[in-house]
Amino acid sequence: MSEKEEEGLVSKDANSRGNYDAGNIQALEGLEAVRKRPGMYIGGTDVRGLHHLVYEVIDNSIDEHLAGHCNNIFVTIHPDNSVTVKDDGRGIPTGMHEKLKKSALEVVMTVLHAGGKFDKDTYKVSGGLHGVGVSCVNALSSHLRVEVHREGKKFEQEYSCGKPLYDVRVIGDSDKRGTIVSFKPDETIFETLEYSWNTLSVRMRELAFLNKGLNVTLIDERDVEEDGSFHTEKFYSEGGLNEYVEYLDEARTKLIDKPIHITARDEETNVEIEVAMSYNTSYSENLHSFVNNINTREGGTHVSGFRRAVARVFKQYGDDNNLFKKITVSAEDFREGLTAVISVKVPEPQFKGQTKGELGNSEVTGVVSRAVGDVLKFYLEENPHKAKLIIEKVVLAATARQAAQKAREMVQRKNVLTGSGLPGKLSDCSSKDPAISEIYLVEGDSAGGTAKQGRDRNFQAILPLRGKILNVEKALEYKIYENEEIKNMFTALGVSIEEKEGEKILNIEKLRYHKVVIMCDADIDGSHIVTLILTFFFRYMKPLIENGHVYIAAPPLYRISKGKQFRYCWTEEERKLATETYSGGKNDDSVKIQRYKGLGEMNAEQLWDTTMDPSTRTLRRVDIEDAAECNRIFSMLMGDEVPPRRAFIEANAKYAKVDA
Ligand code: 0RA
Repeated sequence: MSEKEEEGLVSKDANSRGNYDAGNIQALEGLEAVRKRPGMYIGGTDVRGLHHLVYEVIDNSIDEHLAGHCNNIFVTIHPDNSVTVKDDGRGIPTGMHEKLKKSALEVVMTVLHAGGKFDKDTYKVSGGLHGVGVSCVNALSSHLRVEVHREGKKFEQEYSCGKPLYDVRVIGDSDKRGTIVSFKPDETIFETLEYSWNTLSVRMRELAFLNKGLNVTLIDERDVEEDGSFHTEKFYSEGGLNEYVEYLDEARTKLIDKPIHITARDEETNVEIEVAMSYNTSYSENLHSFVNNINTREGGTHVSGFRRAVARVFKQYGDDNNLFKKITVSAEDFREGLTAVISVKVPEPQFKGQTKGELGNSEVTGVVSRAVGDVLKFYLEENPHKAKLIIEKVVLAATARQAAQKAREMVQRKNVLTGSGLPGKLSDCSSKDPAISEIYLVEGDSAGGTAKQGRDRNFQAILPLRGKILNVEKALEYKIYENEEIKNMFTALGVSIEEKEGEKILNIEKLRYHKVVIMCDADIDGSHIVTLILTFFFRYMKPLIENGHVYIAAPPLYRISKGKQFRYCWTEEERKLATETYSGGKNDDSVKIQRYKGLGEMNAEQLWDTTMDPSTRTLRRVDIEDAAECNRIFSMLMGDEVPPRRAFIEANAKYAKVDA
């Protein structure tokens, strides 16, 4: 017996017309298992797991879209952090389940793996985090209500922790079709219940691009606009992946006018491939990959296949047309300035890696490599002018890479030669234990001086950075290593870039501080500098962010005082409250409001009390929740194209997306 049959995943009695009815849905396993070991089903009970509940319900709606039956999905976050997903698909079947003698709707909602859709035309996801079925969401919700519009009627059922509160009942007539699922995640299971607008909107946007023609609306009832309406965003893409690439490259200068679009289907493996790719004048690669609509952040065999094809076809073309002359190009040179979205549909995907974000199916590499290679070869032959532009860029990349390698070796060799090699501007801490040591990267020499006086020198080091950090999005890599501030950061932190098999990796084994804290003024200029420093970390020291070593300090905005009493405030609300408390609601001249425009206005003691003392300070940990959005914002703020940048800054006056 195959593993799948054992689990009962194969529906043997799916009828030949491809219709589903109550009989097709098999009963399998109780939901108690899900509540006992939620991690097995949704990856964990942290904030990611919480969001997976929403994705799980939406996956079913997307399946309806893929089957040609659903055009609209509405996702609403309610004030109590419960969520409603509404679609206009066929509606979950409500007829009697022959064997179980209950409504199919109840079976779908209460029996594990009873999605009822295990035919070969839909892509089910095994081993991944989605595709576990809406019954898992039910099991992990303290309350869930489902409403189905189907066959002229409106049905409903409610559950508590997955257990029905009553039989499926008809509550009226309906001339519509669709499913509405509202659920409240169980607070005894999840570590946090707070949904993130940003996380959900990034995913909804992704889904709209991946499923062209689908309308996705996200509504946040926790966020009421001035006119009384709820904060809402609509996502829709007519052009699909091509539009996705254009969106990602909005702020960059294009090398070719339209993305290259590739679609293919492999008969043997039933793998479907869709790729859109383009080149721009920047120096970074921007690649997003999906398997069955799931973001594979760690790449995998589909990404390897794609890269292999790109390097092979361009190399061959360049060689054949004598475009490389004397320069030796390597695979990574073809990746500079490349933006691509790779979406594959794989019948039985195997996901690997820590977060199950990497595709493991080995057969996919060759399939993708062949399909992409064929189309790309044809494209280059048909478009020699564009081919030349891209190859010229590749040659530049190869030249710059060789220069960067020399520059990097110089910097790193010098560190070794000068003994300790620590920068003169660093005020180091006494501790040599990285686990308890912190380094504050402080904007400006004067604030650096204050921080040096205020710190606890046992474990806190200070590195002042001069106002303008190099704009790394625009700079060539070798320039990075000529920049004083950047060299200082490398040497102070004790990290170095090494090359292994043509891949650059950051060695953080000798990281000297496990907390790297960026401390800037609490104003627009300060937040711009935070963005600059984070851009640099994002591009060149990503593992520091990924391993949770990077933090942003939060200096206060106000000091409210009356006589000897005082209070620091970080928000407008706190300021209002403090002012009211001290003045007793009356006009009181002795209440002083000091607005801190910069770190420089605080003395050493104040800086320690508010921003550096571990027992009272607030540090925001920088977390690349979504590298895509992060990357886009960085390039938007830093890139060449001015209009989108201006629009972005106007729309997001506050620095928001890289959050703790
Ligand atoms: C089982 C079978 C069919 C649809 C669904 C489940 C379904 C589930 C969800 C969950 C959220 N929205 C949904 N929409 C549909 C096929 C129905 C048919 O053949 O008519």
